[in-house]
Amino acid sequence: MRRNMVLCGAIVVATAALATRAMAYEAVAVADGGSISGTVKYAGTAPAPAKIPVTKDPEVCGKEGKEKISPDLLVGSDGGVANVVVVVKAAKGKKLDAPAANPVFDQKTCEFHPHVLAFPAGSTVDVLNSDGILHNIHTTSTANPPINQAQPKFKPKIQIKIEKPEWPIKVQCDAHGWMHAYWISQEHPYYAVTGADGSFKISDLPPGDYEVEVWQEKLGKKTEKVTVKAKEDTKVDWSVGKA
Ligand SMILES: [Cu+2]
Repeated sequence: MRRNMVLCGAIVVATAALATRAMAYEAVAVADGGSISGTVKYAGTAPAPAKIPVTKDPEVCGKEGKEKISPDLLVGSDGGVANVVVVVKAAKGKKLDAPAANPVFDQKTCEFHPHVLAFPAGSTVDVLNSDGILHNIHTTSTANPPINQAQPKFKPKIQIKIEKPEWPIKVQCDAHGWMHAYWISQEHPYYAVTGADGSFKISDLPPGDYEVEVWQEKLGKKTEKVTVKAKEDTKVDWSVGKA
């Protein structure tokens, strides 16, 4: 009986390992890649941006009682939504290269910049403290070890390595309750974060049919479908929100 249980356990572990391997991204040469480009817009009339009252460290964060604009939903004048994460569910394609320079994540006027930071898994994030006051980096990651690291004023830079793909990883500062941001750690190069006008582009995809995940922190995640043709750009016009 005991032997059977051990054997059973071994089979479960072996099956899980096999499943993980089957899902792993495969790097191949892409000679005739196509691209996806377009805009993510807000469906319907965008709400006015939320405001955050400054309640601490006014000499750095902004005058006491003065409000900051919340970064959790930023819609441009033509409806484009900023900081939307777009990830192609690609099983194979270009090799994931390490970034030429470490991704930079700054704390400035008690805000995280950028609000959404995407990078290849295995990157080391340079976390800066331009404010010269106490902040801290507190993540609730699950695939990677959670981080809770104070960054006092005498530490202008700390480095945090994110080994595994995981997204979104929420980052908060416990010293300033309104400070939050997201890190997006990816296993392949086919991802983007929309700019202030909601635009994005993802290049060098092997031709084929894809599902694409589109995520906005307040509006949630949805899946779009797209066909990529060899050496062509597929234009898309996606929306997030009510519709
Ligand atoms: Cu802070």
